[in-house]
Amino acid sequence: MNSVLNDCEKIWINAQLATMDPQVEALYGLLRNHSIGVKNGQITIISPMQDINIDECHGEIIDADGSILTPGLIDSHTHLIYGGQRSGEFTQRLNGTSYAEISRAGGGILATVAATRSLTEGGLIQQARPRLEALLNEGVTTVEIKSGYGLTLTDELKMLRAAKKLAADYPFRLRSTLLAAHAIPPEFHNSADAYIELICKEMIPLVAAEGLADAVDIFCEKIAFSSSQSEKIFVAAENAGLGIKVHAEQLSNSHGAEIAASYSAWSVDHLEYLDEAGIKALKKSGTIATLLPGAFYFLGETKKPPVELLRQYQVPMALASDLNPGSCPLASLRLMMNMGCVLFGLTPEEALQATTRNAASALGLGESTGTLSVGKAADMLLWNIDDPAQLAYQFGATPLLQRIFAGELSHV
Ligand code: DI6
Ligand code: FE
Repeated sequence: MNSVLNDCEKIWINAQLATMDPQVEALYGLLRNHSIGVKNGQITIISPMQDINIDECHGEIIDADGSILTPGLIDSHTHLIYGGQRSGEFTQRLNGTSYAEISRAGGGILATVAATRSLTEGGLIQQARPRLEALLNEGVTTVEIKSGYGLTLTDELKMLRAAKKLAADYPFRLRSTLLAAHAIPPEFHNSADAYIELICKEMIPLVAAEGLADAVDIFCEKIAFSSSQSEKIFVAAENAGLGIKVHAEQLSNSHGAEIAASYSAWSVDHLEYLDEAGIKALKKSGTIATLLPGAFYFLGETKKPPVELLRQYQVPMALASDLNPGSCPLASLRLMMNMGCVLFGLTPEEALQATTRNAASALGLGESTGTLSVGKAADMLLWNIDDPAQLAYQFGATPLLQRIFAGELSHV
């Protein structure tokens, strides 16, 4: 008698498990002809079919009929709560004005800040719904959402509360991140240091005390904040017990990734201009290198992140949508998997690692989700595909048979 099997609430039988578990030595960590059982939202048993007697299971039995089961997809970098839209800038950029020029002229992020400030929490939630639903419908089960378009204590809190309220309506795991250091607010024009001090002394401690964010992020770039300002934010985040993330080396090399790594950041994101010293630092700290091919594509960039060198140093890579109104208004993680392969040269297996296991680590969730392993969350996707490579190969149709969140079938 197998008591774990006996105890399962549900068990999927005759499945091909693309576990993405590094301990399973096969492409995609694939286990053919297996069963996987769940209880209380967690995976409790993974077993070859021939080793179990299904009659011992008192729970619901679901026949996967040979289909492929993967971990739920994880979008570890989004700005999906914001007001308004910036198609006017899109047109400007197509006519030759650069993203940085628009930003310096007071457009860009600050345009969205004005639109976001003018909305209520409810208004923000309303506008964000279709974006979140698009991600969840294609199999995303964990989403990170950043603040960063409020830039006052009140408006940043409004964004983070909107994220929490929005999350309560849908079956997915939310991780939220305070990105108050996204741009210098108009009120602090020419006094960025004073704004950084406000973030460190007031915003970070308050957000941590109220449990409104899991991590802190900063845009470390010539058009935003310097590496020494970034370091102050990392110290404050560390003191508050929050995770550290950074937008770094997107448009130039400011060494933000290297500094973030020295504070054991969960992830460093963008990285087109990352150099070898930065990569060595990431390797040492175990920080995830998050690539955002949608922003690279949408801004028409040409400098690619150093994927081959990241591979050589075995730095784990994540892929995320960066969903935002300025540099990537594309609400699809599946598209990012395809772009990660086509634009940056990832393999389809790396693309799936980058949106499951490595994305979980980029959110400090490596122990609880991101692979099909006993003890992890039962966030799983059953696909009508022959090969896991199809998830990166194809885009536009979603061959999803079942979306399972915390052990429950969960259509959005
Ligand atoms: N880098 C980005 O790609 C987004 N934020 C950032 O720091 C862009 C945000 C925007 O343009 O609204
Ligand atoms: Fe971003």
